[in-house]
Amino acid sequence: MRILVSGFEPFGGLSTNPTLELINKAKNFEIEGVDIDTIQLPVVYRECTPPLLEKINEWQPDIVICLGVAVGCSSINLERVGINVEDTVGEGRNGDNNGDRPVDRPIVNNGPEGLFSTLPIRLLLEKLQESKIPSMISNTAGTYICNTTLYTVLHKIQEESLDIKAGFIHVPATPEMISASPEVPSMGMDTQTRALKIIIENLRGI
Ligand code: PCA
Repeated sequence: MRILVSGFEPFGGLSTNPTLELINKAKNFEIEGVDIDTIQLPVVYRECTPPLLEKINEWQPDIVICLGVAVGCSSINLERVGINVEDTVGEGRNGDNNGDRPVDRPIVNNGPEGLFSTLPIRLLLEKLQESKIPSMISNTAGTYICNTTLYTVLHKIQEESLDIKAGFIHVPATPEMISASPEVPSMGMDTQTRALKIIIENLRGI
C-alpha cells in the first residue's frame, strides 16, 4: 500500500514548520507492507495544491495524509472536514507567503460547501488515546492554506471517483518554536513522530 504524506514550508514568521521534520521522519519509518513518499508544499493559496495533485496523479497513492501545524493547538487534531472557503483570519490574517489575503473566496466555484475527511478519524483517535497521546477530532481546519489543501484533495478524489482515502492532521508547535512564549501549548517532535507512526500503522490495510 502506498501512503503519501505532505508537509508545509514555514509561514507567518515561524522559523520552522514541524511538519517538514515529520515528513523527513516518515521517510524512514519501516512499516511492513507500506510504501511511504512525501512532498513539501508552499504556504500559498494558489500554489499549495497543484504539486500535491500532480504527485497523486503520478504516484497513485492509496492514502493521502496532509500535515500542517496549528500554533496554539495542544493536541494531534484529526480534521473532520474541509470547507469551500478561503479567508484570512487567525494565522492567515497577514495573508499567505505571497501576500494573498482572500476574503470569503470559494475554493471551487459552485463546489460542495464541505467535504468530509475519508480517513477513519474515530479509529485513529482511539489508537492515539490508547498510546496516551493528546489527540482529538477537530471540526474545523480553519480557512487558511491547510483547509484549502484538504478541501481540494477531497474534491479531486470525489470528482474523479478515485479509490483514495485522504485527510488532514494538524499538529501543535514544538517547544523549541515557542520557547519565547511559553504560554503557547506545544508537543515535542518525539511524540509527534510517534503519533504519525501510530496513524500510519493503523491505516495499513484499511
Ligand atoms: N499550517 C497552516 C498552513 C501551513 C501550516 O503548516 C494552516 O493551518 O493553514
